[in-house]
Amino acid sequence: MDVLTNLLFLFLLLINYSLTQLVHRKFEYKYSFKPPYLAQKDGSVPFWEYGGNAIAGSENVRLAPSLKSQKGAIWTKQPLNFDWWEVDIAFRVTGRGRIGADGLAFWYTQNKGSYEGDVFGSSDRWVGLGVFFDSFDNDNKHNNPYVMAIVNDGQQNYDHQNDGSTQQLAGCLRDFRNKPFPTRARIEYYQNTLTVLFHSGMTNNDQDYELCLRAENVFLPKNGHFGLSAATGGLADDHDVIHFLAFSLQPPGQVQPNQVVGEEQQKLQQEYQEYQKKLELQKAEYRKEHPDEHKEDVEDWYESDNQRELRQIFSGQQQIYSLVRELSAKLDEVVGRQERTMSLINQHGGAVGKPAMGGQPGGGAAAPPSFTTGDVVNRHEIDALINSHNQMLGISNEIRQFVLELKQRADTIITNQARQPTAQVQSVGYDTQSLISEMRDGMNGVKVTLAQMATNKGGAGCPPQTSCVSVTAVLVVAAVQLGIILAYHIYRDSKDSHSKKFY
Ligand SMILES: [Ca+2]
Ligand SMILES: [Ca+2]
Repeated sequence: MDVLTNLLFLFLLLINYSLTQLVHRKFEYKYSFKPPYLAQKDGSVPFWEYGGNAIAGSENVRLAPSLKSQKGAIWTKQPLNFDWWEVDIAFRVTGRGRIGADGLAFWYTQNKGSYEGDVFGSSDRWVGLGVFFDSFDNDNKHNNPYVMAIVNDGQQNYDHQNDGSTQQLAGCLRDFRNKPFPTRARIEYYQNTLTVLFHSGMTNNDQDYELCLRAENVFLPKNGHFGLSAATGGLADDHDVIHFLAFSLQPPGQVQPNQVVGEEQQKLQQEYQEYQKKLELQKAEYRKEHPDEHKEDVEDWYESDNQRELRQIFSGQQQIYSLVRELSAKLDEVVGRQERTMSLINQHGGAVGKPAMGGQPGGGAAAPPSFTTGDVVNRHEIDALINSHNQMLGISNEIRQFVLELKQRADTIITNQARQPTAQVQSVGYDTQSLISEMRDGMNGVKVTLAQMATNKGGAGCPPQTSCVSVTAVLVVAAVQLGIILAYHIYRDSKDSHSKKFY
């Protein structure tokens, strides 16, 4: 009987575990947008409404362009029909300024907000959640760009003076401007816990999300609207949202029965097919209107030397990044080992100390039995430590070599780029000029010698043994020499330019 009850208990535990683990996650296309064909031909985004200075294209939604004092927002048409959710936002905040303004906001609020409001382009005194990506440091505490969440009950005005720091639920300091890949935020609201994960945009790896904030006991209104907004001020960035993907989260056991799912699936499939037809029609129309477009596509297959080298540098940097990550993991391991060794040494010291003082080893000495011959074990541990240190040194040397190589390559690219537009023309011009001045000098030299010879001739005349060369002969020889030099230079230049062409 005991065995049976144990088994039953285990079974119940397993069921309980699986129930707490399996959250039903479903993509909600009516609350999402993504490229390609993000906006339709008439500029509308299906299931969404946008306004203010926002513009929707086929690849992204530009909430606010990089012009002064712009505001724009996009909101879902329908209120949500699920309680718990997760959204993934890919966005780019780019600008030529060292600092930018003002930032971008994600909203989940009871009602749709304004399209030209005072808080990052949307309404103040909102009811619900705002997650802000604040580029501009209004309170001058050098703590921007900053990501933060604020829950408002509709009674508070956003604290612009302090960058909302007095009202925030939680936040994190993260730079999201001018990144090589789109920056991303994953915001989850599940069973009154709000979690914001952030992806720095330094890689395009889907696994590189980091925790920005987590808050429990967050109560948001039901059936609210999703929204995104952005604003610029005196300084201006482009604020582009590339995709907004929404998922509903349902606790296990609350998933609708299969029949309903089947009906819904059929309906969705029908809708999908209709969309597909519409899309094909639009594509065909587009091809008819733009027959030349295809040629440009072919051009996209090629890349210039500089593009290729930049790409290589970038992949090199990614390698460095992963190496550094590996290194830091190894370092952690080493630190852990060191701490363990230290504690072992301490333990052993205590264990050795006690018998020496008291003469009685028994009692409650905590040292493990295998470490009673402490010296050997300690040395072994220290050897391991030294080995891993050496390994680490090796790896860091490798990285250093790699970085140096990379730097050299980057330098060559920069010098190449600096010279490229005018280099060839200039070098030829310079050579010819120097050649001409060389020739002029040579001619002057010849003239001076001739003059000297003439004066000498008047006085002493030619020595009897040596046959004197006539002036014309000297000139002819000099001209032939110059001709050969000139021909050689022209030949060399043409060879150079040929080799440059094939480089
Ligand atoms: Ca601010
Ligand atoms: Ca600030």
